[in-house]
Amino acid sequence: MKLYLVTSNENKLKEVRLILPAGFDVESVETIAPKKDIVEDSATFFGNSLKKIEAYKDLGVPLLADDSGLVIDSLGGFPGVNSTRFMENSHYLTKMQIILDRMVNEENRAARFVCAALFYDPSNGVLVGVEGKVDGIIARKQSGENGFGYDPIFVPQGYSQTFGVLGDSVKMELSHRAKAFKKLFSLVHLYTGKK
Ligand code: ITT
Repeated sequence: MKLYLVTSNENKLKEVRLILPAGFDVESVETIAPKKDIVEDSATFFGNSLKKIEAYKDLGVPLLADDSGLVIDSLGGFPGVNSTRFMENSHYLTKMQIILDRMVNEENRAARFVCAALFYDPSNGVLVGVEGKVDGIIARKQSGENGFGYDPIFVPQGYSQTFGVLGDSVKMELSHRAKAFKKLFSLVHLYTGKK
């Protein structure tokens, strides 16, 4: 089954492909339609994920969407749904440094990555949604060059290094995206088998 992920983020596409079960194939929706400027101004990850689906549902192809972000407890959930838009034109090295500076005297380092993933079936309008989370802490400094976004400052629970150091194999075991899409693909599998 061919699915189209509504994303401009190559790293997300790569991560989703790494956990793709047999029988599924995923491409970016931008391989069959022009990129759209989606205003991701919802207060929730699911709200923004739904905006991504709505932007392309007229194409009449099965769609996937992922809205995700880093939620830091001591910063009141920041950057959260604004993970991309926070200092949008700055490099992630700068964005991460600003977060580390804001937390320099903060003992509570608790944080989590959250991913709201959706599947949309154009034949009947069915929408399936799941959320994946990974708890962890914000490191004291940036480290590692694997992954993308805020990976160099996030240390998942049970580890002492960041996703930036740990790389894809660990991320594919326990990341917010891996958990969400594993769940989503198993539901889509069940659903398409019963259609
Ligand atoms: P699309 O909307 O085109 O899918 P995007 O990167 O803008 O791409 P989001 O709107 O979902 O995606 O914002 C997610 C942001 O949250 C992302 O750009 C990173 O800053 C951060 N983020 C999400 N998942 C992450 C991960 O696995 N590792 C590091 N940072 C992540």
